[in-house]
Amino acid sequence: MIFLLIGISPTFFSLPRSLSYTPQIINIETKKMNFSINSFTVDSSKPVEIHVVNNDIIRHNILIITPGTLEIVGKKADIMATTADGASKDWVPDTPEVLFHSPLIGIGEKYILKFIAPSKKGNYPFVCTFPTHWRTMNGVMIVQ
Ligand SMILES: [Cu+2]
Repeated sequence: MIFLLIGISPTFFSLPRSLSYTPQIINIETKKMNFSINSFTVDSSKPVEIHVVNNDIIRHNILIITPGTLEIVGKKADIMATTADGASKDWVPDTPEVLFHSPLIGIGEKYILKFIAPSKKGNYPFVCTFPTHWRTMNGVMIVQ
């Protein structure tokens, strides 16, 4: 068995590595009602992991939404504040503008949001939709 492994070309081992899942990792902290970064850049159609650590004193979520829809989604989130099931939905509006989202992330907790970046290049807002937070708690994911 050992001889068999030695006999295999090095490309046999490097090939699976090149095909493996190698996400672009983005680290974001939530603190003082805001995200720690205003923007980040990812490559289109490639795997992304956003590592969110909530170091605030309240819970937050993070959504990636379609370009130019921050106000539309934000206002839908605010409306959820008046509905009975908003909290149980983690304040994530059930609307096609929402591409990817986390649940509410507890105080001191970490959540890894995994997705494949959109194939279409553009500026995709990221936002917390806990009611009222969206106005200040947002940034841009640049897909290049
Ligand atoms: Cu928030």
